[in-house]
Amino acid sequence: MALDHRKPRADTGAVMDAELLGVVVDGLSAAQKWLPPKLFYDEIGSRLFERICEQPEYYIPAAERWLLKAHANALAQYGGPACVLIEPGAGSAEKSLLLLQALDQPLAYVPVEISSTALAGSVARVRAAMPDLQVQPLCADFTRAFQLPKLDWRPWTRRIVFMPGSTIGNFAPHEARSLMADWRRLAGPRGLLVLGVDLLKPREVLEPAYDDAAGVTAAFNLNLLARLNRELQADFDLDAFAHRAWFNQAERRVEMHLVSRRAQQVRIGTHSFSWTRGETIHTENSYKYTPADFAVLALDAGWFRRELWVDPHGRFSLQCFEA
Ligand code: AVJ
Repeated sequence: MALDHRKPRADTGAVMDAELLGVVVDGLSAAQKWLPPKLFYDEIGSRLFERICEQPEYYIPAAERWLLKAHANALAQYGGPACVLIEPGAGSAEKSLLLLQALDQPLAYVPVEISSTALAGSVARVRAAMPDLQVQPLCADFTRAFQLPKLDWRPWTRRIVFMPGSTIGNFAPHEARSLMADWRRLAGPRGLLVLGVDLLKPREVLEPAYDDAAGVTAAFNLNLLARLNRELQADFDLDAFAHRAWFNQAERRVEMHLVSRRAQQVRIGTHSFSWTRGETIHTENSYKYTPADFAVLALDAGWFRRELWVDPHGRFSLQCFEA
């Protein structure tokens, strides 16, 4: 699909109403009801996610900031001069700035983001900090094929695909592998892949990270239903669902669910869905990896790992791969 990459769209994001309804009806019709986590990121959801990143239990942002500060110069060495940084799921682009400012005269920055408000914010942030850098935003769902904007390429221009924050963890391992294979083609023969990958660790650390004491993650999860009320005129009673997060040891993932507190029916347009008491909507998976397992997954997608950096608490990793 060819997308307009010149400016962010003015609507509420790349997930359109008709498409949103289709995705929701699909998910809520399944035996285990589910909704895809990309639906979290409307304007309110993107703001709530920023607040999750400030919660003490959610260790990822601090660990990653530490890793990027410690290793940005090493990554810049890999990138060389005048490379292009492509960031699928850019969000607010706070972490990209740490990398961009270390790179040697980067040619362009291409944030790809489903939320038009988050995208506009990331563009403004990078332009303010680096006025001479070409910023070419793409408002798109990065899980779909997208085309790179026309840039002033040289034959030797190196492309770096950058996905910090453990966004890759939202995908099942086979999906992560196929995304990494897509990026291998996107990045080309001298391409680089830089990923933030969350590490397998005890549930005592994992579960509070996805159920913070201040209740921000709960609000983030429940905002999904509020969004369906706003955009699809659904009639979810937000008090009738509760946020739950637990570590699924066998699948090596943290799962987030919305649990129905009672038997109930909900209307979405002409559709109607029912819940028994305790029945859930599965809203997110966040996969955790050992360093060895992730190296194999990346290798299957055509990427050779060159660097594995782990934060001082051993919780989170920054990994650099070459095509
Ligand atoms: C944005 C997918 C990396 O899985 O840790 C945070 C999303 N959900 N708290 C994650 C999230 C609940 C986050 N990612």
